[in-house]
Amino acid sequence: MKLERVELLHVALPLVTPFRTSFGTMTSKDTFLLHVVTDEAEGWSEFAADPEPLYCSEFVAGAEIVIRDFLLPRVAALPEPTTAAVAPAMASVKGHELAKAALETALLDAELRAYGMSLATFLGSVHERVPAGVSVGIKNSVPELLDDVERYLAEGYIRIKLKIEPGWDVEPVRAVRERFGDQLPLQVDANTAYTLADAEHLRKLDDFGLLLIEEPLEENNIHAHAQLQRRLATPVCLDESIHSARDAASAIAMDACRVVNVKPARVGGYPQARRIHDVAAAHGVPVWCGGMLETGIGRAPNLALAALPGFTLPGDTSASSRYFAEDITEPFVLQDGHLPVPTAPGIGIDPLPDALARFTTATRELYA
Ligand code: OSB
Ligand code: MG
Repeated sequence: MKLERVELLHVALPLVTPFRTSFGTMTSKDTFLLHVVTDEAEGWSEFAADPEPLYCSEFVAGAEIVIRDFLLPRVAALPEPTTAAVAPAMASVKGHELAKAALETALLDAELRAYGMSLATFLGSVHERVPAGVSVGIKNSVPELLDDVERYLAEGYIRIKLKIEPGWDVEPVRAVRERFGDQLPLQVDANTAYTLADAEHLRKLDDFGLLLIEEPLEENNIHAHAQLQRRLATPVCLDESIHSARDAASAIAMDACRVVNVKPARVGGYPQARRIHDVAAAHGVPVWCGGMLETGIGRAPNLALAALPGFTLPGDTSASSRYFAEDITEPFVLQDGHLPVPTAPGIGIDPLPDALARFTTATRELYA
């Protein structure tokens, strides 16, 4: 497989409703797609982070430079940019897992298309469809939140995740439990908004039978999460703090988390995400597939990952309509609370030329 061209397309898609978390409010998905052309096949990927480094340290403009100036030259120097060779070639560049994942995934897509193999088959996925949860942002009032949750449940979502922050935690959780009952699979995500000094307050959440509390404390502070887990009955789940299978192994060994949110981009790509799945499965720790409000280009490969056997909890892999009035690909549609796992070669989906043209705000030739 010879690399012939790499193109970066900035895209902007309006969200159907603003998404508020403890770190900020998003009203559109602004990111870039990578399009690689080889002598055998083409590949696509989506950069998962945002224009501002609020969820993680990486951001759109920075990732473009990292890919253009540091990652792509190393990959282009390889005799063949195969998936097995690409990650080692990029390893000397420190960090930047999301940028690395974008480049690796586009090349993996091209390689799998050349073989005629789906990503799901490559990863070892075992399900044809995966259960869909939905991540519900912070609202201005509890009645507004209850309306949103009611609508998502009516659409068929089988698990609800509430974004929380200090001042928006026990009250909304109690209201959702009272309204929708104890059987509703319910979890919360704080996106690092608390400190250990809040442990007694967070313990109040133990009354509500939550599946998990996601990333309550500061990013990368695995020790503090272990101290918190000792004081909580609710399982701690790590998101921001896990960047690799090694991190997952450390966190599990320290009992800093009893569940792991696997976002392939956050850990440098699909092969590394598979390793986290394997490490967690070996310890009996359930994992689930997180999301970053992806377009169809990022959602398709996440669905393949979510179909691995250790993904025993519903993911944040919601239908396209939860995010966008119009997606850049054919939309993923909820059926019976599930989304289909793509079966076509590679990530199994392509941008629709017309939608791509309308959502693209700038195009850069990175390699030719
Ligand atoms: O912390 O899981 C998160 C969205 C953007 C950035 C971080 C997170 C999220 C979500 C939504 O919770 C997940 C999704 O629906 O894609
Ligand atoms: Mg999270």
